[in-house]
Amino acid sequence: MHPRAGATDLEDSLDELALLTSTAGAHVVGRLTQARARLSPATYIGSGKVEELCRLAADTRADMVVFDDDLSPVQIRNLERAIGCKLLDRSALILDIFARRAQTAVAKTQVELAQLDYLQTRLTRQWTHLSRQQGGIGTRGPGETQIETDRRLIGQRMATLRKRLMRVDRQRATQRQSRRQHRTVSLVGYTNAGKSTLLNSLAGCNVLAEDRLFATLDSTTRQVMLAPGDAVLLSDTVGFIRKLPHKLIESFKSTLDEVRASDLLLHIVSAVHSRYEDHIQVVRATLEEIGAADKPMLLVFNKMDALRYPDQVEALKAAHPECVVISALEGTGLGTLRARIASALRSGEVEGIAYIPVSDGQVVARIYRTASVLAQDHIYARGNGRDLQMVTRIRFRVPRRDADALLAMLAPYRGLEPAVQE
Ligand SMILES: Nc1nc2c(ncn2[C@@H]2O[C@H](COP(=O)(O)OP(=O)(O)OP(=O)(O)O)[C@@H](O)[C@H]2O)c(=O)[nH]1
Ligand SMILES: [Mg+2]
Repeated sequence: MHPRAGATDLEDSLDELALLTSTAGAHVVGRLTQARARLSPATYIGSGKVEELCRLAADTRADMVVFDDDLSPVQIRNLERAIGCKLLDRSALILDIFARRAQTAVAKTQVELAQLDYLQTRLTRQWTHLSRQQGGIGTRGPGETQIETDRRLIGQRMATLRKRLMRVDRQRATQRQSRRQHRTVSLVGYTNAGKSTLLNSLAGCNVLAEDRLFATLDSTTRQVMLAPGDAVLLSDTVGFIRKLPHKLIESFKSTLDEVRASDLLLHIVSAVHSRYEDHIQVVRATLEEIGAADKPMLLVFNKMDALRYPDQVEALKAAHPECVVISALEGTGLGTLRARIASALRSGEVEGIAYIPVSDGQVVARIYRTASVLAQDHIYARGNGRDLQMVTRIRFRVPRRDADALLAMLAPYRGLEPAVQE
């Protein structure tokens, strides 16, 4: 059911809804659309359409109706009453899929939080609706007390879940801190674009990848070699979709922190999908929503093995000159991808050399914590008003964002230089 969209978008949008519905384990038996400028506050669709929907549901013996848009609690109740079967809106459907697919403790906690949030807003509105119906003083019925109890219980449970997630955030922040000397790259993209398949191909691992929406709900990090001796950490994460419920994005903060903290994003796009340009826009908008839009990003078109016409690769490159075209499944283009990742990371980094007196070992340790160390040895140096002294010579590479802090820390040693010029 999708009452508002241009005719061209309509079928694609319903195709996606059908895919979501079957991912949730249901079988699609019919479709209905309505072009309508004004939506009905009571039933969303017009009254004639409600009758048509009742007939279709009866004829196909449907036991559930799914709407492609989000409905108000009142609309859901009215429609359920009229049709006589269960009704889900798009957010509820996506939440259901996430709940089914959640494997890790963190993903489960995040999904439950989003579900309770969804439920809570429904309860609140139902409650105001009830109180308006009954009106007046002294009409607080048992139903209302029950709802208040429910709301309190939901609130308590949500507080517990939030606390649990805050602990996860702290743990993950510590983990990231300990990995700081590694550069980190995150895979982002529309669901089913091939992110997990690419992680598997690049890292030689076996993360779950399937032809299903939202196969991945939590982040997984693996080491990937860009060249001998040049390793990065690559993280796979939850895919995005059109109209992803805002609350769900908020609940997935712990998982999406990985994306925000990375040095580079690989935006994976399925080049065989007819709406891939829309997918690119949805991913960009979602990245903006999670505060990761300003990250350096590489656009990667995937599934080139499944393109039907050879000139499609040229067309992609003409439309997106900076893109890389690959097949994660067959391993095509991965050499180029590795090289492009390496150069994108280098352009976001500064290289430097420092001479640290051997007595200041803690400074060397701090360089190791923030920068990647390329080489280290011991030589004699002079300067800073002192005679020859033994120093640690250290050549490092540091992300541009950390460079200022590191250079400030090294300022006292700037006067030192090698005693013997090589
Ligand atoms: N033909 C072809 N299929 C691919 C390629 N890469 C991935 N696929 C298929 O696309 C489907 C989705 O792949 P995944 O790697 O699970 O996609 P994902 O982006 O991780 O999806 P979510 O975790 O759901 O967001 C699977 O059936 C893969 O086999 C490719 O290069 N070519
Ligand atoms: Mg995946």
